[in-house]
Amino acid sequence: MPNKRPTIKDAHKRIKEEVNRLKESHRIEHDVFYQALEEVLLSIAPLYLADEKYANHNIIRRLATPDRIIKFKVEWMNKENKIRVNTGYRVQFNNSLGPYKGGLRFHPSVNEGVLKFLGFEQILKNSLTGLFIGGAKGGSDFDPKGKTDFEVMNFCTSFMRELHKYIGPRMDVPAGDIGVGAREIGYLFAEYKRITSTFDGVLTGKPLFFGGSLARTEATGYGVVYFTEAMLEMEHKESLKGKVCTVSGAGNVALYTIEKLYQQGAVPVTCSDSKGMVYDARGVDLEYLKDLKFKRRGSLEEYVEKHPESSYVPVSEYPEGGHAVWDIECYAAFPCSTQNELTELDAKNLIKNGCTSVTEGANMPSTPEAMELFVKNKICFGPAKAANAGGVAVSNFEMSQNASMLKWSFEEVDAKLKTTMYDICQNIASTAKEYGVEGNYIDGANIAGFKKVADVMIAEGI
Ligand code: NDP
Ligand code: 2IT
Repeated sequence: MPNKRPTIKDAHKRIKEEVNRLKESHRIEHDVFYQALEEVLLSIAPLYLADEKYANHNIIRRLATPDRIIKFKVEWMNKENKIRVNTGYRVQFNNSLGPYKGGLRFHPSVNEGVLKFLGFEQILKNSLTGLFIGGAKGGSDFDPKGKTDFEVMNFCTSFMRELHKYIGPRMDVPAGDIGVGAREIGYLFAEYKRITSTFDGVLTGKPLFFGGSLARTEATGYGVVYFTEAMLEMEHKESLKGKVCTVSGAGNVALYTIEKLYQQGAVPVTCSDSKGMVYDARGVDLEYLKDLKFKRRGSLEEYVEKHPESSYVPVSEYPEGGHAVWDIECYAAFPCSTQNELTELDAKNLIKNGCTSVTEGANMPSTPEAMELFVKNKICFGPAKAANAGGVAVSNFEMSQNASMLKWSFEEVDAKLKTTMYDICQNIASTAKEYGVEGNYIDGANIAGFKKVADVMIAEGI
């Protein structure tokens, strides 16, 4: 009897068995990491089936295991001169495509599992940019919220005192993420410079006077909107002009997504933070939000006081399992705050309210159940590793400028960003078609991102 050809179901079964073996081999529970891993590995099944070399070279296990995890103690002094202790990390996941590259997150929820999930996603995201950068992520469980500039500086200085040993412009180049913006990058860079006596592009997202790039601050949010325009044009011959959009978050990615939406003629009507959501049917007041969030570091509750026509829903007043921001009628939705912020219930509400497109500004904001619903209902879905890659792409442009001691104009960087986002969109759409999953941008992104890294790893040998 001839051997039966393995089916996608068989491939899924084999991959699940491998993931379970991996889970068993780790003593710590890393739920978000396994969520990210499982999503990617299940969707690369058509590639895995098409060529045995990936199984023969044990690529799944090799790619799922970080090159190294650096974990260190950070001792710092608070404003009452009390010594505080936090944990710092750098997960250097994979440098097959170039120096380790990825942000630093300062948030109380940070642990090894969160950074492994972010580092793993970063490998594929960086691969999709078409640039020469590997994947990493780092950070600390330090909470910058409510701290004075002096305390944040003390923390950053101590953090860099240890981190500087493991980074370098050709080795590992960290950047910002949640809780780490230009202020933190400035303090970190200054300490690196003090310790090493070198002024080089060891961090990106730097303030301009430390060698930062114009348009890096805006890049992730702007890129998210460029990607959405490319996706809508390709799938529906549509644009965002005149469309009502909902955005979550009120940080770097959310506010620059809102800014670019306005520039494209769309009407962004929401934003949110960890305490609640603002709905302003006429379009949110961006200048007010920038002042509130970037300068005063205040809470969104204040928005309604100044804008009585808007409404505010505190997190505690919305039914558990869902989020008020996804219960507003919209054409396009942009989750831009954090992982798993868009649940199955939220996806049902968006679909019920006629949403056509969802683009992930945050990393892994949609739960697996929500993603499944979007795919089933043929919602245009831009997955994070493709849609928010504009930030790291412009980080790479910052590295280029630093290495050449040159400075590019805002327009030049922005134009390169736009081209990069359109290229990513085109690449994942054609990859999806090539592997028999036309229109599925999740599988397209995973396959295209994975294939490039895996092929280099095979070429490298061990
Ligand atoms: P910021 O720190 O600037 O803003 C984060 C926003 O998300 C804040 O509004 C914050 O609210 C909210 N938030 C954070 N954690 C939670 C939580 N657990 N529950 C509810 N709300 C939360 O970070 P960024 O804008 O830089 O990052 C946002 C997302 O985008 C993250 O997923 C990040 O990984 C991703 N990203 C960032 C890039 C960048 O270049 N910065 C590049 C690519 C992706 P509050 O202030 O109340 O805590
Ligand atoms: O998730 C991300 O891509 C980032 N936080 C930005 C990484 C970078 O190196 O610019």
